[in-house]
Amino acid sequence: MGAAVEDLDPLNAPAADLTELKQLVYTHRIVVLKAQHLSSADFVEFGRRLGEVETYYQPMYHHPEHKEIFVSSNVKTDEGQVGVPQTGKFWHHDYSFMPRPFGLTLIYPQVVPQKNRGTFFIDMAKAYENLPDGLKKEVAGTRSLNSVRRYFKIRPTDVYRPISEVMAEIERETPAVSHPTVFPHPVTGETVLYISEAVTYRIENADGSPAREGLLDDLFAACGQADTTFEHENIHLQTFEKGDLLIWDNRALVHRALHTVSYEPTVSHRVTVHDEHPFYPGIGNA
Ligand code: 7UC
Ligand code: FE
Repeated sequence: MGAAVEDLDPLNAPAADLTELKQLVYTHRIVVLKAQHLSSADFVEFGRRLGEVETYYQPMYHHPEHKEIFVSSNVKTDEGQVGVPQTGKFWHHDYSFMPRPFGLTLIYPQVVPQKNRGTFFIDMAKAYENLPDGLKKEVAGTRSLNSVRRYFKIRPTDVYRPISEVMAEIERETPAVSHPTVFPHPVTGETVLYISEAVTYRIENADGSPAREGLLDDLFAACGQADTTFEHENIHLQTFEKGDLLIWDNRALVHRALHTVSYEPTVSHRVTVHDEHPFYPGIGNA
């Protein structure tokens, strides 16, 4: 998993190079563009060159000047907290709790900690391939229900609100969505197992009846998402250094942030992009 690209000029590279770059992302899952020094405006512009940029639905995460940038930061500035600390510390795909997830995630670390840097990844196409035949048969044709409710971050404006009111708002604004449990990757054709420990809470048969109790847990155990030691052979730790710009395949990969335990300043900028392919065949037609 993973490829490094040494000399790409994101804003001036010909369109054909960007097509090739995306192809590299789909086949290697993660591409690291080395030695980048883009302004925030240029980072957004690069995202636009790759497809339709998605702005995160909650303003609390927005970069003050560029709402298209999602800021993960534990640094307090004179203006107060910018972005949100400790994001994504659980196995997830970005936006799998939304009706139309995006294919590409771009991460551009701004302040890189010395210790505990990196992000864990699991290739869920590989994980599907290695499932026992019994589980492959069981998931065929099923759908999964996904919700952000367990990892929705309490906002500063939620202080003193009754938790029931906040929970009702989450269900109203981001109702659970159903996605196929497995789907063909639109570019590589591989079967992707599209479940995550943080977001997926139920599997249903095609007729809406509940799938076998324990199926979801069996799948999490088999693919590595239940391994709290992070020693499962499917788990890959991707590290990065200042100047790296990571692009990953948000269909095939689940990821989990590794955050510093002791306090160290960490800031990361994210841009997310719908590529030219439907996220999975038939999405939105239901
Ligand atoms: O604060 C977070 O960890 C954000 C998470 C719930 N969602 C990121 C995403 O794009 O799905
Ligand atoms: Fe994430």
